Amino acid sequence: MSIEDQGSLFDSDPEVAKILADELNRQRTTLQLIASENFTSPAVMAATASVLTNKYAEGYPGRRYYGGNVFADAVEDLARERVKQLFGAEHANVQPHAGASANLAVFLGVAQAGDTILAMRLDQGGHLTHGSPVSITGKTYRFVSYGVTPAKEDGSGERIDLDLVRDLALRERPRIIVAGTTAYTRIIDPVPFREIADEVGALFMFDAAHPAGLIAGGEHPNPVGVADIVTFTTHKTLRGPRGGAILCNQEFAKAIDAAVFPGLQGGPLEHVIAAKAVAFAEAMRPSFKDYASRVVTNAAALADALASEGFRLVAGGTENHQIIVDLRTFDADLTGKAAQDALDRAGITCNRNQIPDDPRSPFVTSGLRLGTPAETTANMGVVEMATIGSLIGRVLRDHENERVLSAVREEVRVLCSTFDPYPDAIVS
Ligand code: DSN
Repeated sequence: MSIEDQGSLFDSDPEVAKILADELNRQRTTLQLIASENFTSPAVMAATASVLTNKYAEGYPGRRYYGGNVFADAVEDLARERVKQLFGAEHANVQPHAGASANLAVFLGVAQAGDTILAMRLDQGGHLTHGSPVSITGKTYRFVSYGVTPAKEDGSGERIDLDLVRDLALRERPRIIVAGTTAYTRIIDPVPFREIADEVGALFMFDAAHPAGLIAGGEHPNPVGVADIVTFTTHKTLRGPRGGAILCNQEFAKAIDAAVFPGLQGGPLEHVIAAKAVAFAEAMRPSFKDYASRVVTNAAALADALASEGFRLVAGGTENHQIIVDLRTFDADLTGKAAQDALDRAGITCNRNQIPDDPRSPFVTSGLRLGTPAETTANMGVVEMATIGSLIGRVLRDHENERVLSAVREEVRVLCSTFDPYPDAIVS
């Protein structure tokens, strides 16, 4: 390796270094309100950027197909033990590269192609990997979908329709019942799903991708021990590196491990697994409990602010880290896509999202999804949430007026300067 190749990233590849510096600047100077994103700690990033990126470790600790894995074993064992302790699980697999691969591994491990699986439909708040026809899950298994109850004036509708879940379960006798959502703002109680699964002899899988950090922090009920298998991502409310994990009872351990490797994946990303271990330890600290509670309080404050700006909130508000806004009553012509673009130009990053029974396509949508995990990490509180709600109202009332967008962007920059997630960041 030449001396130049061992220099800093900036010396070795200024082009990539500049892109990374620009991205850091974007994250520090604009509002990050994507409900599935967060700001990891420098410790998590350091582990992700470690020498373990060099190591092949196909297999599991103590049973690898390559030599030299003493430290890969140590770090993967540590990650597994920590996550088992965090959630009270019997068995953990920390190798899934993402939530999508964790979900697919469960289906591969405990179902046969063509088996029936009952899950929530994408346009009702479910996930692509819960059987969307464009996902390999929907192409391989026979999915039957449930959704939410109709919207009600008083906000008590748009809840998971458990009567429908039970009716469909009794009629279809699925192999697996999946609970878990990607765009849903209420607490999901795993117990009624367990009861339905027991009634029809189905396995029960809980996809905790979104609430994992709220569960770890004690804000939401823990599905571990209620569900047979729990999947989650490590990078959303849990604030770890990008990735997935699976927790299960001992009974399913062998099938799940074999499905992840060699069933679905090759070499595990041990540098990311090291970062998962760091994140699991962070989530066990008392300060994480406080963080999870602030995420929920901030989401409620942002929901209140948006409601007072005249937006209709799906399910009448929030009990978790996200808010789904139905734009149609605010401005019948304003699509989620146009709203997302205007907010982006004003320095407010969020994503368009379908609302239940959305007449528009997933690419256009009639809604927005907003979340508080990242800006809560940056220490924003309810006062800032009220400000953000009013900035969003200003932008969307006048979304084609570039002067308004520039003025808001400057206010966002000033706000973000006091809530910098990485005040000591150095890009080399
Ligand atoms: N992309 C994730 C989310 O934003 O919720 C789901 O895959």
